[in-house]
Formats: sequence, C-alpha cells, structure tokens
Amino acid sequence: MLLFLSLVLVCSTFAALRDSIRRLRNKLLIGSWEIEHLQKHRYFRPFQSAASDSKPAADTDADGSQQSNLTSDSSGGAGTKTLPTAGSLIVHDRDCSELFDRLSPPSGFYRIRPKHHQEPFLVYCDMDDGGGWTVFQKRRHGRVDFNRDWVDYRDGFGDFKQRNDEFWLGNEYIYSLLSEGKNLVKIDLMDWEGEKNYALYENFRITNEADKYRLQYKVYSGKAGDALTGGRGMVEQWSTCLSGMQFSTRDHDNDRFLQGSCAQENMAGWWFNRCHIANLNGKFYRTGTYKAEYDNGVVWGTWKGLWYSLRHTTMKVRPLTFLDSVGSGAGEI
Ligand SMILES: [Ca+2]
Repeated sequence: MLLFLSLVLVCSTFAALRDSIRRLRNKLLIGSWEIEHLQKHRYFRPFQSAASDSKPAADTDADGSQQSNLTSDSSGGAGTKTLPTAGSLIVHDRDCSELFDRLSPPSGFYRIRPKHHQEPFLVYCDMDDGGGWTVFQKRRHGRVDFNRDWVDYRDGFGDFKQRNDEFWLGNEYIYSLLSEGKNLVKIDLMDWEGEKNYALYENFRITNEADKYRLQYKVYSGKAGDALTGGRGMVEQWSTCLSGMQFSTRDHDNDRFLQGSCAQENMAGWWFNRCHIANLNGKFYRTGTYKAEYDNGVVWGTWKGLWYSLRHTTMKVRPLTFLDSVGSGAGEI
C-alpha cells in the first residue's frame, strides 16, 4: 500500500514537472516570436557605400518623373550609430510596415526593397486602417484594363501616382513581398451602395514564375466569406478553390478547366481552377449587378454572388507580427 502511494506521488510530481516544462517552452516560443517582431520592425537597413556621390537611379521613374521618396532623418535611426554622408540619405524599407514603424508617414506611394539584391520599386502604402499595409492590387473606377497578357501581370501595370489609381503591382514584385510567408493579406471590398466588407488570409504567398506564381494561403477570417477557397460546399470547392492554383492570363492557360481558358472567359489574369467564385481582376461593370455570358465581373462570390461586380477592391499585405494600434476591420479603402 505504501509502495502504491509512493508511486502515485512520484507520478503526480512528474506530471507537474511536465506541465511546468510545457509552460516554460511556451514562454520561450512567445519570447522568440517577440524578438522576431522587434528585429523585423526596428531593423534599420545599412546605408550604401559612402563613396556614392550620385543620386540613386531608382529615385526617378522610367518616364523620368520624380517620386516622393522619404529621406531618413537623424532621429529615425533606432540603434544606429553611423549617420549617412550626403548622397546616400535614401533609405529603402523592406515594406510599408517598416516605413510605418520608422517614420509613420501618411498613405501614399513610396519606394521599398523587400530583398537586398533587388532594385527598389514603387508601391502604394496604406498607412490608415492600422497602418503599414503594402498594397498590391487596387480597383476604383475601371479606367485601367485588367485583361492583359502574362508579361504585364508579371511586371505590373496601372497608374502609380494618385490615391485612387488602379494597378496590379506585378507578380514578380508580389512574389518578393510575400516570399517570407509570415504575413497577413487583407482584401478590402466595397459595393456600389458604399457598403464595405473584408477578408483576411494568413501566410498568403505565391511561388515563383517557374511554378507560375501558384497561390498558397492558410487561415481565413473576416466577414466577406472565404471566396478564395470557394465557399463552404465541398462540391463548389472542388471546382473553385484557388489554393494551390497557378496564375493564368489570356495568353497563358494554367487552370484546371480542360475545355477552355478561364482567363479568357473572365477577361482577367488571376488564379483559376474551373474557374472561380472570387476574381478581383475581372471586368469592371459600373452597375453592380450585371448580365453576361460568363461570370466575369469583379467578383467576391461569398459576399455578393457571381453576378455582382464590385466597385472598390484592395489587396494589401503586412507582416503577421505587426502590432496594430487600432485594430483593422472594415476601415477606409
Ligand atoms: Ca484551361
């Protein structure tokens, strides 16, 4: 009996020990997660060689127009000792969240550089809605044609000057922005009555061009419904789930619809299955509800159905670890 009691005592001690080890491990995980966040957001990119005495070529657009690039100020460099010399004052953040953490500028177009080896490129930073969002798709008024070839979708198209300009950032840029995978993509939607809605996807990413920019994402949340996955029904998901689908354009058919081309039918470059219930690059109808041979509007099927074309859409990304001071929801889009 005494032996039995001792055994019970030993077992319960072991169980308590195991629990404390588990708790400690969790604390450790949370700690390293916080360190990762700090490293990411307080990171200050090393300056270019002080020998550089010319203005970086990236400050000028292909058409020669000057862009509103931010220069670093002497107070912004958290933890940096060496101040740049003249001619190397331009700091390119990895994305809009880094820029937001560093300078909290207003929403607008800024140059970023997600990878060190990349040339900086221009993006729209949404510094409202909690701030720090790098925008990679925008529909507003239908003046930009989204029915384009592979090369246009790869390199990007549209206008990058005014707040309401429409664009597709370009799959190659989107790939470099999303390649880390630990991010949150927010999809903002607005109908023709001004009602807003949104969908969030964790760890949204695309593969490289060799794999045709295949779409991958994890957890969905939000109020507009998980249209990328094809809604809730298994049958619908079989033909419309876009997770794992390659990107298609009118001249590159990579969909699973054997009898035709989803991109041609839907007049858009997008990830298609057979074909979709979500296509934010579709034809822009100014009427909301539309009639056509194919459901080719700007569609988020789980919110408005396939035969309603949305008025505003925005696709934007920031790190999953970004600490949002106000909380993002159906904010300004
Ligand atoms: Ca096909």
